[in-house]
Amino acid sequence: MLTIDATPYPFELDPEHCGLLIIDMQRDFLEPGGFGEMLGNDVSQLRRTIEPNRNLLAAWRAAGRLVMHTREGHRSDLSDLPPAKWRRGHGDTRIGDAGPMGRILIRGEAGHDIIPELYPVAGEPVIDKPGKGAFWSTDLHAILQHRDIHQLIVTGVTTEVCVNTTVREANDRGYDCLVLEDCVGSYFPDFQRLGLDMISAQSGIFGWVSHSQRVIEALS
Ligand code: C5J
Repeated sequence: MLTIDATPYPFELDPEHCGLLIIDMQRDFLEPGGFGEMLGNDVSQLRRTIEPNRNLLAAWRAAGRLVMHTREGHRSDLSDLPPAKWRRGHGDTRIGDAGPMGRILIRGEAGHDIIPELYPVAGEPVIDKPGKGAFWSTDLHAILQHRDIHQLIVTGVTTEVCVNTTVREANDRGYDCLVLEDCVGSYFPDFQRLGLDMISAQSGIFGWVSHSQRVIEALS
């Protein structure tokens, strides 16, 4: 057991039973010229998470521990896209339309793929999820159960949407979640802060918040 200094209190990390879950580090959300930037978002707010994630990923892989990646997206025929999700928003461009890096949030398109800096290697499960949470309509829970995983280190984007939704889903299923503040990002600085506060509030209502350096140091 490795003790990680965290908010609201230290997290007892059990690497053998812990998976690193990297949420939606996809080109369309992070890259200049992608869909996120096309909507007017400042992608630098997300891009600052790339280097810390890269270092953490290298350390976690070197320790021989489980790494999983998620991607938000849909089938090309949109058959798994709830009409309500398709309708939402007032922009001209919707899920499935042509975007700057292929059809928006469609599996197999360039923009849907994971950024090269954090690209999965053979043996690392990639969870394709149609929703914000990584558990809904996916086999993530089964994968974790089969591997006897009951803790998650959660990183990725965006803090207040897919990271928060996933942590809440995980919490309800009995997983302990450690969220690393430098490895999660939001386009909106206020949401970044509040998204992290909501996780650790009330004595850790959904989990713990810490920094990647603390995990890397504990592993070394
Ligand atoms: C994610 C989103 N990944 N904000 N998606 O957070 O729509």
